[in-house]
Amino acid sequence: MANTDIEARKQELLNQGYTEVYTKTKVLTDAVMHYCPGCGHGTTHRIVAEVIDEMGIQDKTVGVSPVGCSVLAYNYFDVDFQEAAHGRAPALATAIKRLNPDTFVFTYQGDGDLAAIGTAETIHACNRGENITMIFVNNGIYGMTGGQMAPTTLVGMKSATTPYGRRVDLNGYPLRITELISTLPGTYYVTRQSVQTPAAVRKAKAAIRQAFENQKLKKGLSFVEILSNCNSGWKMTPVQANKWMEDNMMPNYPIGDIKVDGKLVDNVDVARLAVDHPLTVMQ
Ligand SMILES: Cc1ncc(C[n+]2csc(CCOP(=O)(O)OP(=O)(O)O)c2C)c(N)n1
Ligand code: SF4
Ligand SMILES: [Mg+2]
Repeated sequence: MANTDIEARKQELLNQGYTEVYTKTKVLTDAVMHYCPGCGHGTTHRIVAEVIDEMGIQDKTVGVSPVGCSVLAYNYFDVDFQEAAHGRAPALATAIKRLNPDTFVFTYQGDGDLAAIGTAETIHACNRGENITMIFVNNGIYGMTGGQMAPTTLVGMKSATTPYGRRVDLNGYPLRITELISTLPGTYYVTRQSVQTPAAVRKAKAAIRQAFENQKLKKGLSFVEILSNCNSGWKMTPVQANKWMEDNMMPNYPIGDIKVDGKLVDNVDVARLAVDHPLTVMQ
């Protein structure tokens, strides 16, 4: 539906006595998103935009978009934006923040972008403790380029380049980069959230808000991983993909805070997470 049609339909319903209870935040543009229906990128965009809106920082925020399915993020957020080369968002965000310390700077990256080609930039920005917010959308695959294996692809998970499932002897172990960077002294807040249910979305939004509040207080680097589905790449319906994510991604990538206020959370055993990789079998 074109935006003008949506507005007309909305007006029609209001004229019939309906009340508007859920509106689009002004920090998202009217551009129609290209994401596949049910993809977590759209939901994640929305909650990042809502946080920016609620904090009243729209005119002070600069986003850095990646290469991946969210390459066009600059077209969807109504804030200043820079496009980074593949994987280089944390380096670009570092420069933007250092040159403009009063701005709020956030990166938005997928797992191929952040945890494969951009591993060095990610680790060093985290280790330097740059005062930025990093949003990391982990769907376990290279969504944009056709579903190839990413560092985050699970053991046994099928992808375009692991058609019989990821094998540790051939492809190595999945990379839990979020646990890894939580051990670096420069990270102040590290958390893993998801966006497949309304309750999960609310928690993810609170985490993103925390990450921006930390930046306001100049606390250093806040890192929010969002577990997400790539229903097209996984060759599932959105409903199947969300269920599969809960059954398979979550045991391998547990949801919750890993580091808060610069300290590892007590009951999170980062060392165990480094070695324990439950097998996944694609349905
Ligand atoms: C220098 C460079 N190398 C490789 C590519 C090809 N490429 C584009 S997107 C992408 C991976 C994207 O995967 P991810 O970051 O997980 O994002 P998703 O699409 O899953 O959200 C790759 C390898 C590129 N554009 N530039
Ligand atoms: S290919 Fe995957 S990550 Fe990309 S928009 Fe579609 S569902 Fe989302
Ligand atoms: Mg991905």
